[in-house]
Amino acid sequence: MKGADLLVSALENEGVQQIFGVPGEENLDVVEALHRSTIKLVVTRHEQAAAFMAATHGRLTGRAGVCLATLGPGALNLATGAAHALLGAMPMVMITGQKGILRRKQARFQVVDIVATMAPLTKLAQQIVSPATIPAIVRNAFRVAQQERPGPVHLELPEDISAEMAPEISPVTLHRIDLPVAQQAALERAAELVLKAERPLVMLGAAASRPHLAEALSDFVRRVQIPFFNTQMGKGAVAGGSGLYMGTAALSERDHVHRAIDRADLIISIGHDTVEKPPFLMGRGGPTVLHVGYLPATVEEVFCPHAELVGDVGPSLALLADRLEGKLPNAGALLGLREEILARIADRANEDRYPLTPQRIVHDVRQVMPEDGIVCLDNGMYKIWFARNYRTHVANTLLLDNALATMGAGLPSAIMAALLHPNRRILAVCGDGGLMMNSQELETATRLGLNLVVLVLQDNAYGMVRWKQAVDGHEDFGMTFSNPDFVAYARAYGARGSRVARADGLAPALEAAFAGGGVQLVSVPVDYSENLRVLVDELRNPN
Ligand SMILES: Cc1ncc(C[n+]2csc(CCOP(=O)(O)OP(=O)(O)O)c2C)c(N)n1
Ligand SMILES: [Mg+2]
Repeated sequence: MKGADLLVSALENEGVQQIFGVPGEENLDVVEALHRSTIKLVVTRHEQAAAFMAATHGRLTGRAGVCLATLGPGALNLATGAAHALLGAMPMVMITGQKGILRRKQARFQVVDIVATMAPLTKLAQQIVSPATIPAIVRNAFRVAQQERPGPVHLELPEDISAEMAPEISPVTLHRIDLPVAQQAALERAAELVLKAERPLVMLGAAASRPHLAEALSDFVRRVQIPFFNTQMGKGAVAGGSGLYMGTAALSERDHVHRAIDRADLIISIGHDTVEKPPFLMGRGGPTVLHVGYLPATVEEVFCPHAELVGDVGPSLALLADRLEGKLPNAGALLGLREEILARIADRANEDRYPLTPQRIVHDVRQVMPEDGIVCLDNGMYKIWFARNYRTHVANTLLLDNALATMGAGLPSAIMAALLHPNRRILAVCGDGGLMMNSQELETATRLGLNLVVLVLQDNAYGMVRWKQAVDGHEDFGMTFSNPDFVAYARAYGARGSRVARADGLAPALEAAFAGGGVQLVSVPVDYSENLRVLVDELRNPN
């Protein structure tokens, strides 16, 4: 068997079901081995999109998604996806080709040092130099990608190693790994802090959204009855309906939720990852912060916890709750602020203005999405609105990137979500800037026969940068553009398209798109004057 066959059987051993990418001639032995395997090769129209899809697979399942690219230009196109997975802690394995390493018949044609390029963008980047090492290298790659803190791994398989004949070697067997739970002394210290707190709050950060953690988190919150807020990437980690949700910290300060944060004397920060834009700023005189995480905290200028509970988060929290349940008379001290915070956030959600306000868009999207529907955001101004205003009830039902915060990931991540969950409603929400960074994947979506709706918010501008320009007192300059006719554009891909022409037209358009099935694009004009009115003026001058 060839090196490529060993690679593919090692991938099958990992349970890989599909590989996303754009192969080149250096990958052809791998493609041939895939052809004979149980793994589906899903070609994309750009490698960046393949990496976003693989990363989203990792994010939603905890098992590394896999993408494939050729050497040089193809591999370089994976770089943004690698950074997205690294900052977002999403397990992913990237496989790229390379010219032969034993002989160089084409000299340095297309040769770039991809392993060196990937080193700072991955947890591990490695060239494979002999077929015999492939089973162990692949097993190790998946372990490294999937273990805490998860992230991307890069393997380079040169074409001569890929083609080299080797004896059949069995893949390395997998086994379950149970992580250590927090030590007793740490649990006692943590419990003491919570027991003496007068105004405690729980914060759920990015790592709280790891697959399969939702139940343990919901149990913890239910048992201790301390109100909670979340970071953008911690959204949805606790099942809804608890009555303890205080809001999402989409801004770093002065948002309505900060009324509670600023009054808290203890924040139990579960799974906060400082790759996120800070949910609040730690400084002198602020609350005591207890970090609960799989790994010790990362200390930053704006985040330096006073105590830590390190270990497998679910079981460690259960042990902490054993020490707290029924003993916290102050648990609900900040709960009185909840109603007003949520009411202010919901302000103007039904406004009849056309073009639509962001609040109305979020509200109408929530109406047509069932609890388990998944909204995948690209990056733009609307991300802040969705983070603040969109209420989630199920873990990982609002996928956004508050880490690399790259444009272009919305549609590819929705494609992955639709592949994994064909029976749930999947909606990509993109700006007119971000959609056009990977809109070619509309073809991938239609080719795969997915049910998927893409909502494009049209302001004919890089709205978020335009907003920052205004906030910083610069003149409105240079951020506008014109767009294709999005409805015609969708049709050109074999998708269906519609345009929202009145304020109350969005919810019915989305409903019709989901009911119609297939790939559907809905274009809606957005009125971003609310960005300044709410996110600057109202929050600066609260009444
Ligand atoms: C790949 C990439 N390029 C640039 C940026 C900087 N950036 C952040 S938001 C934004 C504008 C997004 O425009 P659009 O997608 O139209 O969304 P809008 O803010 O207009 O709703 C830009 C350029 C980025 N985050 N990612
Ligand atoms: Mg825009």
